[in-house]
Amino acid sequence: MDENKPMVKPCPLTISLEPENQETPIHFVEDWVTPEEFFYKRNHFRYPSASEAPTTLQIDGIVQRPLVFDLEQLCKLPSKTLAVPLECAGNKRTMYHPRVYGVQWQKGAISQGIWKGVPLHVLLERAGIQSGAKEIVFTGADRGNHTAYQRSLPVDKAMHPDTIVAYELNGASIPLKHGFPFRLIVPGWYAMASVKWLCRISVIDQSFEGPFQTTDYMYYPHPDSDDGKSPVTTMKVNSIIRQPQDYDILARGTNLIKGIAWTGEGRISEVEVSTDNGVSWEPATLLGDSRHPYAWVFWSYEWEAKQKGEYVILARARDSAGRVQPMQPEWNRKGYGYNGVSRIRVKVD
Ligand SMILES: Nc1nc2c(c(=O)[nH]1)N[C@H]1C(S)=C(S)[C@@H](COP(=O)(O)O)O[C@H]1N2
Ligand SMILES: [Mo]
Repeated sequence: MDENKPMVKPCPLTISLEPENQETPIHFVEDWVTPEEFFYKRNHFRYPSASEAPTTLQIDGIVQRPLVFDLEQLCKLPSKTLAVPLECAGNKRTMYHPRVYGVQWQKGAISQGIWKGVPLHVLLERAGIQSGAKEIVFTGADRGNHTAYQRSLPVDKAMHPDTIVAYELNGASIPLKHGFPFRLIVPGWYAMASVKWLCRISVIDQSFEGPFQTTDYMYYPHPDSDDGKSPVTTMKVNSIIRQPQDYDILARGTNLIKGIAWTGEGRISEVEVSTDNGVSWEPATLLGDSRHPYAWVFWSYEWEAKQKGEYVILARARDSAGRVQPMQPEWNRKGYGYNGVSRIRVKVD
């Protein structure tokens, strides 16, 4: 037996099989870049087969020059490489009270990758957006229930220098399950915006009204009316306690509390930990990398657990946009954007 090969490793968590929805075993995958085998998967339809994956990317709508690119042509254009966490808007949905319907994600609908691609504005400038353009619609090649997966972005977010049409993940072609050969990557937004198997980009002069834009991925604050609805866009400031885990039994003495924190606006500026259910808070040590503004940061806190007993441990992240994880997250009917203060209970024996 190869002595260098680890004997044990985590495995992804299946949430549904058809379509395939799978969590990253987030408590055990400690890598800064999530290995492909552990990258979470979120699909609305069955996967396109290898022969159904797009071979070209079309740009049309109200543009001066409709264009078509293949992979070789895209690879020759200016590129950008970005470390970006993708988080499903439904991540942590199971933590809402009252419970809500939908894919029952725990804490692992988040993964991080290094995405390389062409800034979308480069493509749109070549096509020449015409005046009156309001939104850009992105179409994926997967289909079901007679619809494709389509999402739109407002023009300013589409033109942001870090919004890219990616063709590489972690230095290799994008895996088929994650959008081969082209995928939109929208840093800072929940991952429903990052359309996989991208085959068409259309410039339109109206608001896009597709089901994944106006029915799903909307916050509905009320249980039985649509009053006050608003679109799901940027990721909220958020964190996970990776270790210890909920209901662990710990030994007295020094225990390391650690996790990750991320945000869709600005950067993580602070993570605080409470070991007394929020009575007092201490700053955690942050380990980030200033070259990667979107990436998650690791945080840790050394806890001297002196006395036997039960403890509620909290962690709350703050970002440079002045946002902080709330004690009470904003409940919404479809269960998006859960970012309540991270909380576990442990027993010290
Ligand atoms: N074409 C297409 N793109 C898509 C989706 C999809 O079902 N089809 N799901 C979206 C959602 S809701 C999420 S959370 C991410 C999941 O990306 P992953 O499976 O690579 O983790 O892709 C987004 N892009
Ligand atoms: Mo998602």
